[in-house]
Amino acid sequence: QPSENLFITFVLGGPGSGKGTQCGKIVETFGYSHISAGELLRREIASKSADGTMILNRIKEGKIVPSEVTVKLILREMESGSNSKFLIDGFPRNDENRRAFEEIVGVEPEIVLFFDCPDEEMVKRVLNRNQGRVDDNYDTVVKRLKVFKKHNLPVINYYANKGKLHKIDAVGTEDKIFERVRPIFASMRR
Ligand code: UP5
Ligand code: MG
Repeated sequence: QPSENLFITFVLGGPGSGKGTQCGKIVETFGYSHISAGELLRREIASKSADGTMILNRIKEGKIVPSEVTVKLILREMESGSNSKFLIDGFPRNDENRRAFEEIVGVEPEIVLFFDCPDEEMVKRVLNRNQGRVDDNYDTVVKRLKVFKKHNLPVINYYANKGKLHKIDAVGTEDKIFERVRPIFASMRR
């Protein structure tokens, strides 16, 4: 599988910033495959795999799961279909994640999206979601925000310095936000 043919977008932003919601719209309009790292990890917990308990304990605390686990799941998902255009949602969360992906998958992203949203808005959205996620409670969302600032913002800065970052104001209606996202992909000839 020639890695030169891959076209990768990383979708980053704090908890509840709207990554998953906007990925759905990008998929509908531009034919990407959506891979949510968090969703893959939650599926591992549900399937009672060997790593499930460790993953659950990390997620409950808002902590980052070790790269080897997450990258393996992402790679397996990428290889399961024939699409070469991927939106990777909620990953990489730290520098170790980023390096592991580059090393194992052998490519860098073409595009990095950053959904920029105020803390109060993110907390409100997460607490209103009501889909039974073990990490959607006040104490855990505060931890997720701290981890995001300490570990994920440096990755976002790394891509800003590489000229790959597209920072999007994530406040407004879902459709309004997609109007900010659309031109980024519309101008790509892939
Ligand atoms: N909503 C969406 N857009 C809105 C808008 N414009 N206005 C008002 N409401 C809006 O949206 C969140 C909620 O807000 C929804 O109810 C939505 O309807 C509404 P969503 O699109 O789900 O936001 P998203 O950014 O995807 O929020 P999510 O909670 O999924 O983000 P996290 O980054 O916290 O969660 P993720 O699933 O990526 O990770 C969970 C945990 O897994 C991490 O904390 C970590 O412990 C672990 N993890 C790793 O260890 N490694 C990884 O690589 C990935 C995850
Ligand atoms: Mg999500």
